[in-house]
Amino acid sequence: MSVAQLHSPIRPTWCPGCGDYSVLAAVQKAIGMAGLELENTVVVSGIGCSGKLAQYAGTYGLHTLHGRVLPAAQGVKLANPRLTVIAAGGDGDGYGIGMGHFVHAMRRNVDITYVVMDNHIYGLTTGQASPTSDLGAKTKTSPTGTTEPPVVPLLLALSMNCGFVAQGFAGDVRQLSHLLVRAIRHRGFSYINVLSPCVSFNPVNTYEYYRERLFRLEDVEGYDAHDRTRAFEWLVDRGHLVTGIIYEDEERRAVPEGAIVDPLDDACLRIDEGAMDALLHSYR
Ligand SMILES: Cc1ncc(C[n+]2csc(CCOP(=O)(O)OP(=O)(O)O)c2C)c(N)n1
Ligand code: SF4
Repeated sequence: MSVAQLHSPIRPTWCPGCGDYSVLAAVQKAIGMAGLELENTVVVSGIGCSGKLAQYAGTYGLHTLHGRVLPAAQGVKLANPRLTVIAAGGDGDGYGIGMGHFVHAMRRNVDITYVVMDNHIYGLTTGQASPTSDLGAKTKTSPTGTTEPPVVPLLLALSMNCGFVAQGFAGDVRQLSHLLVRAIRHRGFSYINVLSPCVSFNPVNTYEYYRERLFRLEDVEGYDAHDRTRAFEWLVDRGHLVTGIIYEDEERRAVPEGAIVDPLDDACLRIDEGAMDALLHSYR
């Protein structure tokens, strides 16, 4: 499938310059590069500016509740393992209200890709502090600066032994689309945190801010993404301001893979209309 085939009739309402445009472009590019079939590709998203991605991607999609993107996305995959499932949401969605699901999704290792558009702020609700807001960030809910240190989701993911951990930047669509292809191909739960500037409500973590600080792990000679201890060290040393594949463990056993019987095998897909009518009638 090519990017040109991915067309949504819904036009994005994101602010001009929002990093989420680049994430959308990278997701669509990656779907084409990975050779996915339109009928087998689903984007599931949470609530937030980022949560609108499912509407704009031009694939099949599901726009879920705030913080509930991962249970819904895992459910889609388990119901029909033939689908490629990409889950997307914001830092508030995934690391605040949805944090419990994030942790358990990494344990469970269902074969989906999770993309977090991390702008360190609640964008849709116009500028409250989020779990990744920098310490001291001045926001609508912290006019004199936040007092809690931010969660560091990449370190959390490493500590959960997540099988694929990466970070991208909305200012580098090319790198991000390649990371997404690798994540999609990874068998198991793959996770990419994308630094995606909110140009309306976060005046600090801008494109320039990241361009001055980020460095690419691809450029580090000898960086071994299979060495989890070194990955921890790199992240801590560099204040988490790295992009690229931070860690990958191809050996972790993905779900579903043999142990789970395909619940929607072809026989099951044939719905008994009589039984369905009776079931619906019972709810009246
Ligand atoms: C259960 C519930 N609580 C709160 C909200 C209000 N709400 C909508 S989006 C959002 C946070 C958005 O921030 P983030 O997830 O970081 O996404 P962004 O808009 O920045 O992309 C909140 C608190 C909601 N829709 N549902
Ligand atoms: S408010 Fe921020 S996150 Fe939302 S669309 Fe505008 S720039 Fe993007």
